[in-house]
Amino acid sequence: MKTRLLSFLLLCCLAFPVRAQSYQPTEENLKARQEFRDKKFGIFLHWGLYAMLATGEWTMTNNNLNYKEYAKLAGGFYPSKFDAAKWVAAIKASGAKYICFTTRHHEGFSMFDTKYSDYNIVDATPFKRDVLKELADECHKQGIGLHLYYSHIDWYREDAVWGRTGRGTGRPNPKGNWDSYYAFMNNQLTELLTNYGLIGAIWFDGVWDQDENPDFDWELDEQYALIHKLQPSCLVANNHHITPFPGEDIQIFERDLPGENTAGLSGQDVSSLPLETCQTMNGMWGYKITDQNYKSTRELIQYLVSAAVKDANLLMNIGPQPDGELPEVAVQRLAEMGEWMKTYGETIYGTRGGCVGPHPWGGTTQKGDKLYVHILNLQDKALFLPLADRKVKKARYFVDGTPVKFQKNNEGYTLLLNAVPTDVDTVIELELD
Ligand code: H79
Repeated sequence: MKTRLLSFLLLCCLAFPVRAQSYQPTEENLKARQEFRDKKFGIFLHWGLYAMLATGEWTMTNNNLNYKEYAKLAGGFYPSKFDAAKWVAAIKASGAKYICFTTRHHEGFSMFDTKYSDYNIVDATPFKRDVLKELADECHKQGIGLHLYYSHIDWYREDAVWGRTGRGTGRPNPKGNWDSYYAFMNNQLTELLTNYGLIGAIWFDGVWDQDENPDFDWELDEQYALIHKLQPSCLVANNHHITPFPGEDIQIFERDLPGENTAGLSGQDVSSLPLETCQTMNGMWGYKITDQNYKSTRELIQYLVSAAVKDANLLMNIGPQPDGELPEVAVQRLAEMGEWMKTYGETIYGTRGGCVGPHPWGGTTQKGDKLYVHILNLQDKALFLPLADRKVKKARYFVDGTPVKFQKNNEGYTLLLNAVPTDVDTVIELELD
């Protein structure tokens, strides 16, 4: 018995390195997690040199573009219409509470002023402006959170170790130089967390690039510790498509709501961390000139509601144009979502996934004794809610307070609606005991 216990303990030590297990989020960090959950809606911005090629952010590797040729794009990057105040205002109007900006995507170009590489928007372009600084100042001024996307992979740098992607960009050394690349990333992260005010989250992407090399050590513990040391409230997020690692503060899902896996990137279990789903507004993250296939405002609102019902935030993406403007259709969608949020925001912000889970008709969000029933898709006037162990005191249409009749039986309550719901989201507010 004793030996079995000993070998079990030994196994635990081997399986879980001490440092990884020792992550204890600080009070500030725990508070930031709750505030993050309250925000519910953010806008992702994918912007880099790839905007100029207008075929999405993976063009460099998809077309095996030579890294030295690709870098020449920088000499022509002059987004003359870039206006951070205009971006932030358009995004704020949607009701989004934070922006996540790509500081450096897989192409390797830094969209901020960095001492650690000249391949950045200030030193390598005629534009010479630190767009991140302008954006950060404007976010802080207009009172909206700022999160920073940071790629773990780099298809340009010679010291970046090759993974599954970026092999055809002409870099000479597949082995790279990990120590040099790791120091570079940490130096840049230090700049990002020092020069741009309060940062809500660092949003990593690219760990999946070494999926054929599972022993690859990204040295994340130390990197995460650096982030938490520089800004204790900064949330660490990593879009690695697997179960969260110690040191991470939120769990991300790409192109799917938690627990769903239509895109094939989200087979992982849903953890107890705050959740975020990122999704594209058309079909691509970076600007793609031929992709006008934007989701309708109805679809976008319903996706946001479906995320909230699943207790997740929605991070909805826009790919700004090479001229520095947000695509017109995207701005229009933002405005229309904002109109809806003006009325219904109360049933989204600050809520948690409600006690009646997701159903094909929709689901619920909850705040205190209020349960908001979000009906997205129902061809019926009656709606059964499995609320056997709760007492419903009142039910009313959220939009105008019209009372809703209901019946109780042993399994729960049935709402008796005035008509078959046709709105984007028919919200019934229940007062629970
Ligand atoms: O920044 C956006 C994208 O550029 C990046 N993440 C979002 C937020 C991204 N693009 N595609 N992916 C992530 C999906 C990666 C898919 C993978 Fe694979 C499947 C990685 C490993 C298996 C296919 C094969 C792509 C790389 C190797």
